[in-house]
Amino acid sequence: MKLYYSPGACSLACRISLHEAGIEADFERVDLKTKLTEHGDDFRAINPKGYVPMLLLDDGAAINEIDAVLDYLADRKPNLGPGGPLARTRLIEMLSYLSTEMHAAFKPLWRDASEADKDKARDAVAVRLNFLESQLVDLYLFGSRFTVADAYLFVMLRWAKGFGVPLSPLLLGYFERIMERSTVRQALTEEALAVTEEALA
Ligand SMILES: N[C@@H](CCC(=O)N[C@@H](CS)C(=O)NCC(=O)O)C(=O)O
Repeated sequence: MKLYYSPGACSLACRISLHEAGIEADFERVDLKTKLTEHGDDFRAINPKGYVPMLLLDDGAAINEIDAVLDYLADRKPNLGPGGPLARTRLIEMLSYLSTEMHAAFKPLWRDASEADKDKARDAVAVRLNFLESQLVDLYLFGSRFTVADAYLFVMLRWAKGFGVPLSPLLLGYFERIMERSTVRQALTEEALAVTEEALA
């Protein structure tokens, strides 16, 4: 299995989840500007969508779209999903919120947008973080069990910190709790990212 990734990008959630699942994988870095892989291959020829993550299975099947990759990993290792009634549905519901609402809200912050549009994006991120905070009644999004959804939210909390979106004490505590996981520290180290609380995107 191989994960195509870019350091600190949403693909980091897949790397964390692979480690949590104890699944051996290779990792190939993609330069998102040039669309070249670290081996000099044209990434668009590998994934015509041109973005990460992409998980290449041993039989040659490719999975892209982060919700699908994370759902696949939770399917392989059910302890990485929420469990309980409507487990799969609840996971998809959360992953959809994280990708289509939360992740999408960041987009102007990466673009050559006006400062006004960037401020609006920060506000949109903050509104969505407020909602997610309301879900955090226990250690993680689905209670005491760390799931692939937490890996994804963790990555976006790094971005939020990097873009100057303030995190509430509760979200900061959640972020620090996840940062303490050995799988997360391993993933951050492998992507040459800071493993301290100040870690920025
Ligand atoms: N719809 C895709 C979006 C993934 C995405 O936005 N990936 C970013 C990194 S976090 C990327 O590769 N951006 C480069 C590009 O879009 O050219 C998904 O859900 O997986």
